[in-house]
Amino acid sequence: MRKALALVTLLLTVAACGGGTTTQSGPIKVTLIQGLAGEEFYETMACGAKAKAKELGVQLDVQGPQKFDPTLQTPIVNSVIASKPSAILIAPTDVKALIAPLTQAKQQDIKIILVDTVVDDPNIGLSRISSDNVKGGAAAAKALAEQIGDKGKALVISTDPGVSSVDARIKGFEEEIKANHPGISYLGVQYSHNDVSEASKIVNAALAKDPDLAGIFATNLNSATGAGSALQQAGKLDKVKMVGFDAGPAQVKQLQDGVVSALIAQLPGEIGAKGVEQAVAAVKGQPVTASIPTDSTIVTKQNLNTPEIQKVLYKA
Ligand code: T6T
Repeated sequence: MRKALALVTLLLTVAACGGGTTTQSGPIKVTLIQGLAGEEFYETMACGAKAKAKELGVQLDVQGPQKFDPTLQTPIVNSVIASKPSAILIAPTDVKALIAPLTQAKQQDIKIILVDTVVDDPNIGLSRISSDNVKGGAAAAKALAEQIGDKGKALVISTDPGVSSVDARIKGFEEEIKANHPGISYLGVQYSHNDVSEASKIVNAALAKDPDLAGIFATNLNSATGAGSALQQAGKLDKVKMVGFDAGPAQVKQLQDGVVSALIAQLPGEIGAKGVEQAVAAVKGQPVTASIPTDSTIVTKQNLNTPEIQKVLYKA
């Protein structure tokens, strides 16, 4: 009898909302799927998301693969779909590989919000929240050019092709060098698979091939950590200047130690918080914002200890 009553109430509710509109009963369940579990950028993002979830009274679960790898992230997406959350916030680790599992999620009416990275399907992601990575890449190019006196050989170290964030940083870097720094000889990009020791190996090989290497742009946290420690161990800090994206504790230490000249700090906490806000709005049938750019800031040894910069450093 009770069951029958509940069913009638549910039917009435759905009918009152009109057509296909559904009403949310019970708590809103949101799952954040990181690009890489335990890494400071994504952990800082999770902190921001958790704080916002608490404020809005929604359940938040955080999951992520042990490696930055779409073949490891895909089964996580599949198991999250099976747990039937109201919304998924995800940082896809590949622009193509994640389209199929996210399409599955969409077909189950799970609201999808893309945080930090995107996929190559404009129909996926009710909201896309990230830094302006092209602009960040251009800022890195300007900072590196200044460090190396606008001349000499420059190399980029990235994760893998097909990662939207770092690909955009490379684009911004290359455009800026091509347009405004004719004295810089650009050596192209090498990929570390987001692995610290791979990034170190790339730098060692690059130094062997081009002993007159002048500058390195490392497009993310692990690339910068590995590249920086290789430069340090090779005793090349006075010869090769480096600019890195991200501002985790290891990068800040490298800045203090003179291993890296400048960092581009993103706002992962804000990306996570805004992601939860958008997810909740989507679940409630409220308007969402298709694209939300978040700021990034250049961190140098000179401004490191200012209160504004201390606020943007990632959590350990
Ligand atoms: O740079 C961030 C993130 O924006 C990028 O998409 C992947 O790498 C990081 O997580 C840092 O390692």
